Amino acid sequence: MPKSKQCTATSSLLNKESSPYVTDRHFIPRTNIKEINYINSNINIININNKLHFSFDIYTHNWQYTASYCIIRSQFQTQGDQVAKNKLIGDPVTVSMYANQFSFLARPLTRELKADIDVAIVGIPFDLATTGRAGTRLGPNGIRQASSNLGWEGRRWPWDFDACQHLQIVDYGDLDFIPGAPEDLNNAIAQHAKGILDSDTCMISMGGDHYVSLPLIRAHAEKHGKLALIHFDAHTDTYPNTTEIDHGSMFYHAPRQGLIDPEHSIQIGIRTEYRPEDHAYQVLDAANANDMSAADIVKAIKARVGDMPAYLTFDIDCLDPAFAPGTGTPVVGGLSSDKALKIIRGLKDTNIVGFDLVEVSPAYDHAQITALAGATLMVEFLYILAHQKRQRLGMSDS
Ligand SMILES: [Mn+2]
Repeated sequence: MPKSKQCTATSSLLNKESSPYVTDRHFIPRTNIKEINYINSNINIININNKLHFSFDIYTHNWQYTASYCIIRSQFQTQGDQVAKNKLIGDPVTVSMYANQFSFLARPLTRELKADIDVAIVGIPFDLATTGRAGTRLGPNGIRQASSNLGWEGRRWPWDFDACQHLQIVDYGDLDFIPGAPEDLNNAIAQHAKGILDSDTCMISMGGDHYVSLPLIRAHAEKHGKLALIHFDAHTDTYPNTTEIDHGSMFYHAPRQGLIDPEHSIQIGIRTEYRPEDHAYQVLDAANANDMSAADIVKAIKARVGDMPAYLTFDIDCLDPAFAPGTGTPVVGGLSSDKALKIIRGLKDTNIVGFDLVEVSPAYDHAQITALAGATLMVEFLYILAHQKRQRLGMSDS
């Protein structure tokens, strides 16, 4: 391939389906750098034990591959300090497991949705629809903080690729709205979600109490049509309460508003009472789900959802309080985080068009147990999207 063609190649190697692509990382001696014609601008840098590890796509005269390069931080100090100074927030070069943790997985904190952005992480710090203990307005920040424990891994175990190398992810920050006017949340979500989804960016939203899912589902249904719902929760949230803005009523209203098809929807982990007459969803209650294997649960979900575009909502109280104590309305007898993660991974080929993770309440959390569970589940959502993008590009998991 002539050099000029290499240099005009698309900025992401992954967009070039025909490119020879080597997933192994190669150590490139410093002396060989002069042989490199072009380095992709998408450089991932992490700091492990004071060594900076670089991973980038390299184009030479007749070869392209992904390389990683590692030098002692002091050798890179001048340039590294300059980058850190210019991009304090959300630049992987500054990734520490504790310093400057302002965004999810240290992704760029921005609302500029350029064409190549695949995923926007959106915080919705709303807890005015809570019936029990309030506090989920601090959920997004709690999850961001906990995600600092997850950012150092290149490939999230047990996946065999690094989602951040395949997806352009931004942290969109938190939506804001008038604190004393809960209906203003609907406006904020409608406005921002439309902008994000219209730019073909997938939303992974973090609550906030579970009410936020109703306007989110409305926005997703506007784009994708009627949705199947995959709902993890201790509660069905199908209570016909007096106001729509109630974190126990979203899935009473959603089918009545034509947003979801309960005949293709399923609830997993339920262990509180509900009125079957208000309810047409399939329920895998917590007792059954705890007796079933994760693989059998995945089978049941897939059979119910079929090929419909699906929205996945995960109320952290689906997990047992042993795994997620920091939530407003905990119920014992729930799923383990291990089982939930296995189920989510099992859905990697399901057509999920939107995700949310809700009800993390840091004031009731201990040692970030709940926030870490929430952040980890969200990372699995990212891996589903990365896996699907790789499939579209003809790359397979090994
Ligand atoms: Mn719940």
